[in-house]
Amino acid sequence: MSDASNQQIPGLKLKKVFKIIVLGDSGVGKTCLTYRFCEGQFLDKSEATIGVDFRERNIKIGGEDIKLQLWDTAGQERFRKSMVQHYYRNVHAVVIVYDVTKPETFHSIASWMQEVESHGLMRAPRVLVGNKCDCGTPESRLATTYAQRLADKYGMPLFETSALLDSECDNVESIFMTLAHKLYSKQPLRVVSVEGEHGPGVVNLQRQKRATSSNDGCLCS
Ligand SMILES: Nc1nc2c(ncn2[C@@H]2O[C@H](COP(=O)(O)OP(=O)(O)OP(=O)(O)O)[C@@H](O)[C@H]2O)c(=O)[nH]1
Ligand SMILES: [Mg+2]
Repeated sequence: MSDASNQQIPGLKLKKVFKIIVLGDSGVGKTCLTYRFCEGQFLDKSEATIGVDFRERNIKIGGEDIKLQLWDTAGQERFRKSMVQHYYRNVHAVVIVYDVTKPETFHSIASWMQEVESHGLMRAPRVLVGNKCDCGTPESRLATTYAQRLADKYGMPLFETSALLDSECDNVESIFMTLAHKLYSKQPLRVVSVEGEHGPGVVNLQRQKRATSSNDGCLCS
């Protein structure tokens, strides 16, 4: 099999695509965080996600165009149902979100990690995100040191953010850019978007030769 990233097809441009799945309890702010990253503003009227919402943003790393696909999943069990298997197909990286003002959403992280593990993604780049830092008082918010301990246990970086505050948008940016850089440094990549003269079109997901887990598109081998 030849390396897709080296293929030259006249009139077509190959672009790397990274698929990032966003998980966490309902109401923690997954939709607002992904919207902030992709649209550059706070989503005023966010409603509970049903199934999955799909957002994307083009970025550049090392002068190369990369497409980040964010899969914003429903936190409510009744809106996830049997579709979960489908969301995890070809996922490259994982974001787990909790609400710093709701300890119960932090305590759910263990079960989100179990789900991640059951889909063979424990070696994929993952980050933990404590959202809604603008809410409550420092005393009422979950302590950073406490969250950091859990993040260390799972071997993932911790980000504390607010999707609401414009002044915090750099932190939101850092979540996804950190993952993008980690994925970019993992070569070779065979996941490409083909963009021709008629604009963005086919997303061609090619199986990786070196994939070792049950997850077809995992780049963590
Ligand atoms: N104050 C504050 N509110 C936020 C923030 N992020 C989200 N919210 C609010 O929290 C509520 C839930 O946000 P969503 O982004 O819809 O939550 P979600 O995790 O996508 O929820 P599901 O789709 O049900 O899983 C909404 O009322 C948002 O306006 C934040 O950073 N600060
Ligand atoms: Mg949502």
